[in-house]
Amino acid sequence: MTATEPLPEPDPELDRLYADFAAGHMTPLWTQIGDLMPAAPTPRAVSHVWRWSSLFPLAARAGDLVPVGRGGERRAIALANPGLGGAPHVTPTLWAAVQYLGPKEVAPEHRHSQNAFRFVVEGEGVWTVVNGDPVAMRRGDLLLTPGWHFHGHHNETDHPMAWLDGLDIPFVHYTDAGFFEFGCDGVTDDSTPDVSRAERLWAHPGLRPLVGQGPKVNSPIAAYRWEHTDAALAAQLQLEDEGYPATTDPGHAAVRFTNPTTGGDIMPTIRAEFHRLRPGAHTRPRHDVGSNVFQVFEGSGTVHLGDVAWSVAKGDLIAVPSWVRWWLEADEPLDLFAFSDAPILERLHLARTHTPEGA
Ligand code: 1HN
Repeated sequence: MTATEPLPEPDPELDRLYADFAAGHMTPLWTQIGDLMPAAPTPRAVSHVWRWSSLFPLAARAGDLVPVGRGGERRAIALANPGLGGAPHVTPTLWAAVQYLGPKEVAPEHRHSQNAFRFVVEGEGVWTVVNGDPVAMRRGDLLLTPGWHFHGHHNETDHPMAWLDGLDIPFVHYTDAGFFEFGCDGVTDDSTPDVSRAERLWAHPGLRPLVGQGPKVNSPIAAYRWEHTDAALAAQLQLEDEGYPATTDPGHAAVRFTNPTTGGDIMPTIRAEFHRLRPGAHTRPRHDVGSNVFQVFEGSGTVHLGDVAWSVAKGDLIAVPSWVRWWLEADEPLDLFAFSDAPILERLHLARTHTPEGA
């Protein structure tokens, strides 16, 4: 290793040099290298938990006070990571919001470059219409709205419904890559089928239609239904009971939502998974490059983020910044929806995971 060169002693010439840099919109590297290239990620985003018990009543109040329609487009309340200076970003790359749609309300169609999904923690009765295909939204379902697909939502019932929206808005913002366009002022198809056309064509286990060959950038499955997710997780735990290797850690069942045309992630920028822990089970501590967001779907437990243990319950949302040590512990059976920016990091060869206890 070479000896460290000390920074120059303060002197008026040097002050003038730095002032001239600033005036010319330049900055010297040697005063900043440590901030620009820390030995390991030092995220500005912080670990944080938002409680469903506060989020939902606030969304309901917005429902009473704020109309939904053209202009504002969506009654969505974004989670603003306390480390990100008030930006409506749950992490540097991801957006997470609670969206609330009252009885008989319609959120008008539009499309944008940003990829989006909805995850439903409770309720039903809203259809999201994606490129003209009405997709029912029910508890436990994951619904996709890939970039540049027209989409609008309509509530057919006499009760409100709320759900989680996840998008890659911050990433698209930093890269100045976003385009946006209005669609029709309502929804193009207000019918209410149980099953979307996309699912009828694509959502049969292990079977892909011979029409539409070739890999697709986005999963063509508009809705991943709870009955399938639940059955897959239950089967892993049953197989474990029967002595077959089926779980990643003891008592920890996990699935990733995938694009059936590639076997890869559902959309180019967002990974989505579902995790189930038996009571008393825990995951191994780990650090990941990139950011994770969790929503408790059912049950309760503890999320360890760095040195802090957060008790979490149904609906709570959890932000895990890059490289923060994290692990989960279940009190009751714990069901957790998870999403991340892992496809971006992996595609760019920046992904790293570290499990301090080995294994
Ligand atoms: C959007 O289009 C939706 O379609 C949700 O439901 C949240 C946040 C920012 C910009 C567009 C939706 C959004 C959004």
